[in-house]
Amino acid sequence: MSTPIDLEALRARVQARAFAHGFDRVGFARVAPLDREADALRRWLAEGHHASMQWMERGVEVRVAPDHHELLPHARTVIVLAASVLRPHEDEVGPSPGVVARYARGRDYHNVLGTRAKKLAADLRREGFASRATVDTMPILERAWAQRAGLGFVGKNAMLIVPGLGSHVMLATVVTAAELRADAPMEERCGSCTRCLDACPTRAIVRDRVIDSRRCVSYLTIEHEGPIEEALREPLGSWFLGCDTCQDVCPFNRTHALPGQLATDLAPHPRWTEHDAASILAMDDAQFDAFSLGSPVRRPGREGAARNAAYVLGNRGDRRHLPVLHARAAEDASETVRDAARWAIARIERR
Ligand code: B12
Repeated sequence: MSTPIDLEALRARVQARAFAHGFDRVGFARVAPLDREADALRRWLAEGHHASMQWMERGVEVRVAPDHHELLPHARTVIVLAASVLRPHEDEVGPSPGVVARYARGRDYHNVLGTRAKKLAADLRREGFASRATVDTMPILERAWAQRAGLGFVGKNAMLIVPGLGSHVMLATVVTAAELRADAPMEERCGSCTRCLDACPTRAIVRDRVIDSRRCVSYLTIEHEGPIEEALREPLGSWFLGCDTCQDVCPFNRTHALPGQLATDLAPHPRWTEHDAASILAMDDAQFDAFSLGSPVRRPGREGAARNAAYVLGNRGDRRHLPVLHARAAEDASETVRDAARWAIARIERR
């Protein structure tokens, strides 16, 4: 007969390996229905808050129940891993093409966190437990599981806030058949504070923990294809890729511990100081391909990035950018980019 595995010792090994891989926090949640969060997710979808992200409509059952047959039938524990992307003394990067959200300044976090989480899943499989790792790649409500695993709480801005570390953390999960001791879920701590709701430039936080993606700058600059609704272009301000406004004003982000190794691995790439909005606007497909390799800016693609660059130039209002805007308005292959350039020209001329 084989010796039974000491699950407490296995849990300690998982923790130690997670920290060795550079994660700042690790927590364990028991797989059991996420009823309230499932209702919140269904309502969010029913109200159309997922905008054009139709993939969010698929796999709702899996998102709230990782023991669903499409994910891991005998799942017992969700291990949630968090890595801070906040580096001390870093504010806006360089001259930059506009402001780039902190998570997007370095290498793509899916790869950086995913590689490590996959190693942890492989370790657990070697110990005899079916396990799968994911960073956004499988449908799972990462923040809800993170809260249940005691890593932090979901704030009014819908962000997982980790006391002592803040909300500039990225998440990865390992779903495993090993029944590891669960941590206690964390209670919500926002109190009466509404700074995030008040600061959102597009009023996208429609109520406590609910983001209307149709108005969220992060969605608009990264996921949305085609022209952005005119009324929302000025509120974009200087945001070129993603948005951190609802986190920047959060009191939980005022003080934070020094982040670990992964923040270094996600450190800003020189692309953001070597290129400005005008040069990105002028890039052809091949140039953009080389520029965006391994970066989250690949997601909006050349058309989305050039569109965002034109809006930023319009909002910055510097007449020296008129020649590049006129050139793109006349010759860009994309009507979305031509339209964005025309809008920017009109906005600069109006000043
Ligand atoms: C789709 C998506 C988006 C969309 C929609 C955002 C949204 N709020 O849903 C867009 C493109 C707008 C987006 C933007 C951003 N995202 Co995003 N996104 C996701 C993704 C892929 C799915 C999120 C999802 O399921 N949304 C559906 C809603 C309903 O779920 P939820 O936001 O998790 O909300 C939960 C709670 O708020 C709570 N809840 C809400 N209402 C209520 C009501 C009650 C009564 C209760 C009990 C609970 C409750 O329950 C919900 C379900 O758990 C996740 C990765 C993942 N697989 O989870 C990353 C993820 C959430 N994103 C992330 C990040 C970093 C961002 C940005 C900060 C990027 C940026 N700087 O530009 C912004 C932040 C916007 C914001 N304030 O939420 C991180 C968040 C890390 C963290 N610390 O929270 C994640 C976890 C990716 C990762 N692997 O790290 N994102």
